Amino acid sequence: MPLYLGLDSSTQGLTGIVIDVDGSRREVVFESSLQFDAALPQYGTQHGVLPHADPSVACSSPAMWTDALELMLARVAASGLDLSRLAAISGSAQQHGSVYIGPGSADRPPLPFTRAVAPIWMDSSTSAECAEITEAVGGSATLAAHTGSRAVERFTGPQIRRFYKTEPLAYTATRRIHLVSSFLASLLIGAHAPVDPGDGSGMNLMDLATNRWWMAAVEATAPGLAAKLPPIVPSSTVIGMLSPYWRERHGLPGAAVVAWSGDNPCSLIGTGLVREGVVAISLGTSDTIFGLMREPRVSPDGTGHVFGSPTGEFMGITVFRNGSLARERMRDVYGLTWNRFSSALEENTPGNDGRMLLPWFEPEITPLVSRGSVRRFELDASDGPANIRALVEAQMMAMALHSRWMGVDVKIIYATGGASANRAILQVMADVFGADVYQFDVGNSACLGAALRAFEAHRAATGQPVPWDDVVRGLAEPVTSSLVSPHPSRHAMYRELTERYAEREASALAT
Ligand code: ADP
Ligand code: XUL
Repeated sequence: MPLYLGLDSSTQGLTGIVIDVDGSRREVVFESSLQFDAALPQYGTQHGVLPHADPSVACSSPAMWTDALELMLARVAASGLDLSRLAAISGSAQQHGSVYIGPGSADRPPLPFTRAVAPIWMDSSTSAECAEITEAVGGSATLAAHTGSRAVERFTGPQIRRFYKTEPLAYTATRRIHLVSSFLASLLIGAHAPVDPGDGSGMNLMDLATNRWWMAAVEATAPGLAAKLPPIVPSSTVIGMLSPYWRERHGLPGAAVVAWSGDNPCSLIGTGLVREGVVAISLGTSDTIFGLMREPRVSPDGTGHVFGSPTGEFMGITVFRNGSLARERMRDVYGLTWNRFSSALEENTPGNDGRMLLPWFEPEITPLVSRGSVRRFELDASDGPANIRALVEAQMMAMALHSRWMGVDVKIIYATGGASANRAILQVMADVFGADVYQFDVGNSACLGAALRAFEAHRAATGQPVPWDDVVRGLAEPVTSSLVSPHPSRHAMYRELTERYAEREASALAT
């Protein structure tokens, strides 16, 4: 029976998952992850990011991602699986990051870079460029109505504009600008790959209504940009075959390669969210809350985004930068393990007796905070358990507050990402939202979603289409017995506390 490989190039590492599909049965038969810092120390990344003196700058290394792909495909080749059954491969990647390629061969790694580094989603250095693009297209509302988002610092368009302004010669020498997703897909097919609407909508350049580049934004971003952008194809497109390079190097078969997408659109599939009404919260390097949308409803206050969904519809999403790395920092400050972190979290009563913090260790995306600084209210920094409780409560209240624009009455939450293993955190989530929270067997929903997308597209391309409900059945379903239920009285308390949190957030932003 056919095998499908999904790859996920996230901020901190690369994962591969192979699923075996036999009629209605789907099974994960291979799963492997590597962390960039540990597996490829020669690049000197910390949590997958190159150190930089300016906290608003965040770049990573496309050469490191290339090496990671080699390592992962070598593991797949050595897995003992019958790879003659490998039918298709797709991928997921951290969104918004950009890779700059010059003239020359695209048929085998390494590709000729015109910029050694790739700015990634944690970068917030492009406020001036956001303002320039906004003005040139006629304002934030116009830009959001077309592209799904106001101008956003980490989005690819403002990042491209900054590169054009700071390194005009290298910009001119660039022939193709890829997203992380289309870059890695290019390495697999040995030719420049297209982007899909799921990841293309994270650029401030794509018209959501037509899935084409919106020329007003393209022209406002940088001269000559239209010729440097990849084409946009539907997410379910077979974009080529695994190139001879991979066959020669690792003995892999000539499997079909399906367009890659962003990690959040892939997670939508990997958590089975192919219908409106349920939301997922991913507690990964970034914390995100998202759900499928049949019609694009843009966030009026500019905090959320509308992206394309791999199903051909839309998804609403709000993104927080101070996610797992903030929790890790708190854990490390008090010298705890994750188990002790959970016990500390449970030590104080819900609501923390009014002790609160605003969790901005690093610059924040939602709400926009340009310089990291944690603000404490009636909270002593030396009190570990109270600070841990304040952090997790703040993260969940911020998520509840800044997802209201999606217009979903949240009654069920599917939790995914590395920290979704932590049930003490999920209890706070359930209580703040007043929602039932479920976990998944496969923690990396983005990678699973990529494998399922490979399956769906390959079946469609071979004339045996499978409806999305059936694609996700079995694997991308929550574990019923994992339910974390909300306590009604706690939820009532958190509703009030969330209003207090909103006031404190607003007054902090005003100063
Ligand atoms: P990415 O978004 O890069 O794919 P993951 O979804 O793999 O990240 O999540 C990785 C993060 O999960 C780590 O940075 C770590 O902080 C967090 N994590 C792992 N286990 C736990 C746990 N038991 N409790 C809380 N956080 C955890
Ligand atoms: C989404 C975002 C992050 C990255 C990294 O807008 O910035 O979630 O995709 O995971």
